[in-house]
Amino acid sequence: MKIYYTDDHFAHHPKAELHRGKMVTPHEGPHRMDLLIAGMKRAGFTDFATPPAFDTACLNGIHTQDYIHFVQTAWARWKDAGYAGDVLPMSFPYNPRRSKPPIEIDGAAGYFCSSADTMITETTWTALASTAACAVGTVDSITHGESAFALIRPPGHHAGAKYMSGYCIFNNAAIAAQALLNRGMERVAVLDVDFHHGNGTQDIFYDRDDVLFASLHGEPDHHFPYFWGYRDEKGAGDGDGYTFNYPLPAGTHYAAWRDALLDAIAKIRAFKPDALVVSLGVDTFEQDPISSFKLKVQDYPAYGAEIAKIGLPTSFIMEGGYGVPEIGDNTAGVLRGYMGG
Ligand code: SP5
Ligand code: ZN
Repeated sequence: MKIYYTDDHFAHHPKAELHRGKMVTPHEGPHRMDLLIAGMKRAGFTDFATPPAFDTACLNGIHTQDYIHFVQTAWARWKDAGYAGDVLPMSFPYNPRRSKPPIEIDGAAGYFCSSADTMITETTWTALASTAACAVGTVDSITHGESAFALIRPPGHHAGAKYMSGYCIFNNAAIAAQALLNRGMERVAVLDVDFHHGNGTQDIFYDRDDVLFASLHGEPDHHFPYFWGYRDEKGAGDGDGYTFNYPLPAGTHYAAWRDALLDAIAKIRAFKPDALVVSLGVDTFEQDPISSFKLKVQDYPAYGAEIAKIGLPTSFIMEGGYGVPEIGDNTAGVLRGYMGG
């Protein structure tokens, strides 16, 4: 299996994260990639591939032009305003009658943001170009009949058409799904197994019937992103019936998680998609520092094998998973399980 990767992820290195009332070292940083690569190598993965050149056209239909322009210029505007550190807004557009970004950068950043855990640094754009290109790379592989993995950070599934959120700025899974459609596929399913609900992906495809979205996650009454991911969110308009949410309680072990997975897989099969995108977060692990499911190392290859049984060419897109060396083993474990052990 090809693993699309570049060193450009280093370019996104936020200095601090506001977490439970304190400034802490960000959970989402370059150290994660060291752990992920080490785990992939331990598991024998060697086929690292350079993605195609980034083309902003891959963002069409996923992110709005004003959001893309904001992301590209935010750090310079923040610096020009004389502000310190990375771009981190504090005010959010709660007024539903106001739908225009203010001119001042703190306000503009809040307009394009839904949670204050997500920062833009001087060189973040370089990292985002790489994540999007790696997502498109997996689609190149699928076009040639092979499943593939985008080993990328920062993650993407919390980012919506015009907002950053949850460490995510560009939605790489959505970019992959749209790229598959652009290459002539008629239906694509996105299966999101990250601990957190994939609110950005859900929002982007909520009104559409060509992309099915299914997510297993910590129940939003207790877990980020809090305002999405309830069971009654099922899509709207043409998209009604094409979104499936499986909120699960803190402490969920593999047996119950697998029951939800098999239900999601049945929905995906009934949809008869041409390809599958997996938002692969491994923060479901029992030792994850910010999450509360109880999956164990051996559960990852087990569910990779369940995903393989769907029988679809698959684009795996790295999402969350934090803090412990097992994030590498668990990510590799899913892929090994998918490939047949
Ligand atoms: C991609 C991804 O995994 N993003 C996660 C972003 C989470 N950021 C905010 C977390 C708020 C944590 N609150 C902890 C309370 C747990 N009950
Ligand atoms: Zn997550």
